[in-house]
Amino acid sequence: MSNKTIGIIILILVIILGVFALMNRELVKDKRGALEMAEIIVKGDEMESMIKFEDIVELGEVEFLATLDTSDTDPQDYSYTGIPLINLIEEVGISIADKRQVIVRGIDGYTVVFSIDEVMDEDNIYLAYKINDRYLDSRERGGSGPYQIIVKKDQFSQRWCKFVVELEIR
Ligand SMILES: Nc1nc2c(c(=O)[nH]1)N[C@H]1C(S)=C(S)[C@@H](COP(=O)(O)O)O[C@H]1N2
Ligand SMILES: [Mo]
Repeated sequence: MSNKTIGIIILILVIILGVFALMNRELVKDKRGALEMAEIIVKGDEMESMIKFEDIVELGEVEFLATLDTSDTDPQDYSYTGIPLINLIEEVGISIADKRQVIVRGIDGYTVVFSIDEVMDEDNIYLAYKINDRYLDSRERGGSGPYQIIVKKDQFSQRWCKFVVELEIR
């Protein structure tokens, strides 16, 4: 091979690398933007609050293991990062003493209901935003986030509400 050919090959490789680096930068930017905009609506006591990602991460972040078991996969352990759901309810100042349940809704309309007793158990129901140290992808990107409810003590995962957008305490 002539020096010229080698030069051209190297040049092409450098250009390809550059394009990939640029694409990747766009993706990372996108992702951060998406998370910053990922708010959750919390309803109760005749009021409505919008909670931002930057506030959620300040509410007692923990990393924990939970077993995902769906109808078409075998049980598998994952490490999740999130906050106990009760912390979010306390943060918005809705009293739970006179309430009976917490209703969680996903962007696809999927709805799950928890009793107040279940929610008060601090090591059961979490609002997660990372799986195995990576942010949960949105539904459009094939993920289960940006937020997902994880119920450690549920044997099956039907109540692990994906794409959480709204909570209602009543
Ligand atoms: N928003 C939303 N959450 C959901 C569902 C859904 O369809 N929509 N399916 C549930 C069921 S039946 C299971 S088993 C778990 C895991 O679903 P996966 O198979 O998509 O991982 O998510 C649960 N949470
Ligand atoms: Mo399921």
